[in-house]
Amino acid sequence: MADKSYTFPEGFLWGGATAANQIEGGFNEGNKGLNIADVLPGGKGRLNILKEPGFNFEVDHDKYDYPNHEAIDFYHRYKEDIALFAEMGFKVFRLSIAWTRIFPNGDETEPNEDGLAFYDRVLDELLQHNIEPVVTISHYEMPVNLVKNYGGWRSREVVTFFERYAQVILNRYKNKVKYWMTFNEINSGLVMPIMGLGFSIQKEEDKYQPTFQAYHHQFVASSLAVKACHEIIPEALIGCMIIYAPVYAYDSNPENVMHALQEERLFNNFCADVQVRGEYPAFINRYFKEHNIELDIKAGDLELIKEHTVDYIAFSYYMSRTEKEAKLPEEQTQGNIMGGVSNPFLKASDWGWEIDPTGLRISLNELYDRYRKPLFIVENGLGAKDTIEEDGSVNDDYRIDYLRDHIAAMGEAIEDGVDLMGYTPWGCIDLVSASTGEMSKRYGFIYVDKDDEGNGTLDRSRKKSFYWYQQVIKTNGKEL
Ligand code: BGP
Repeated sequence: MADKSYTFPEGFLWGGATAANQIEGGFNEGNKGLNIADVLPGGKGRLNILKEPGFNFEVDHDKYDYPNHEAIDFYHRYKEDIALFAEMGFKVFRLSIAWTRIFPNGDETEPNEDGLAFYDRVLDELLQHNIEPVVTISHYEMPVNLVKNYGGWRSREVVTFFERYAQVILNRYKNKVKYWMTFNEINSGLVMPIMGLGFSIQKEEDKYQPTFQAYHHQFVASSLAVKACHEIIPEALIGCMIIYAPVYAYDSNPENVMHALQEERLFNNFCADVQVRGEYPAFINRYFKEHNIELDIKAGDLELIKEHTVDYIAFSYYMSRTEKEAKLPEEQTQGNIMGGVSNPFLKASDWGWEIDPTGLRISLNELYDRYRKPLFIVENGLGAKDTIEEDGSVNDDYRIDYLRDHIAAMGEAIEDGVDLMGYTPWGCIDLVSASTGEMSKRYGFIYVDKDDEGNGTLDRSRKKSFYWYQQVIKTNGKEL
């Protein structure tokens, strides 16, 4: 139990979050086409592929396993899983729609009915259990055809394909989905362009121009989706979705403080500034100049971006980041995806992600001060190895402690005046890790019997945290 009790707003959206590619499996069923996650191998080597130049998006079964192909088989087991979410008391469930179920190659003119019907079944099942769906339109799931034949988001044509896809699903599910978001963790492309921007950099020095041109296309695409959403479902809310990791200066040396500010603005603020304020921020002009970036902006783009801004800001929060202008190699953090130096005040998860609940309170305050829009934490959680006891139970007190501290930080931020809509912890059911492809990096309240080699029954069972979170929701966050 936390020492203090918090008051969360009436109607607070408690739930859990997932992505199609990490849970569904059925990668070639129902006429689905290949997407980026389908060609990413499993194992710790995946992270290097994501961060280093040169990936070719080819499948090589002799060399690798592809854990997303089966994932946790939500494609066939969604009814059982949704019943478990309902038992926990979920008000909302965040899922993504796999673009390649709807447009297998991305560039067709007509959608695939099998794919559309699958999500009808899933959404109906959620609604029958009084769970509101929260849908991510694009979660690291670009069709491989668009990657190989168009160069991913470098291509302007992809904007049209995405707009068509967004319009199809907005129309089809207009009576079923009230909460939407455009691109998952849009700013992740700055460190891992493969998943978010749909291309791999071939040479490090060539990354700037294509990266920011691709971003411009995504901003236009995002505005078109926001416009379509507001027209098709006027009562719905549509948000952007960013990774937020507050950047601390390593010490009070003004050079380090300035460096931390620059990193904070580029990584945390750039994408949100465009999608929330509707314009490129002033600081980016100098960055563009220094990196020889010249955007190809078509007539009407900037007006479109200005006019169709998002209704709320969704974000993932896993860690903070500590920065120093000149860092020695031995000072670098091992795990934090965005880099930085180790913070002597913080412990890290088994995967080296620094655990910082106060950083969540800081993030909520910074975001709300800057944008004055409702905030929605759509990912947070502890990736950890679980042990199954002889009686089949999983006593994941470490996960409960992590979540309790973060929910308490949310409670503090609400007292600070922040407008927070909801909380959907990541991987509410164990799933395939995005960065490593492992099953053993578990986040769930629900255990799934499957290991890193793909063995297991896929049976589901309730962890200790399942009952704890059930109580949190039941008391609207009063009992932590
Ligand atoms: C975010 C992604 C998710 C997810 C999560 C945890 O970056 O939006 O897809 O997987 O992080 O990361 P990981 O799976 O690498 O532990």
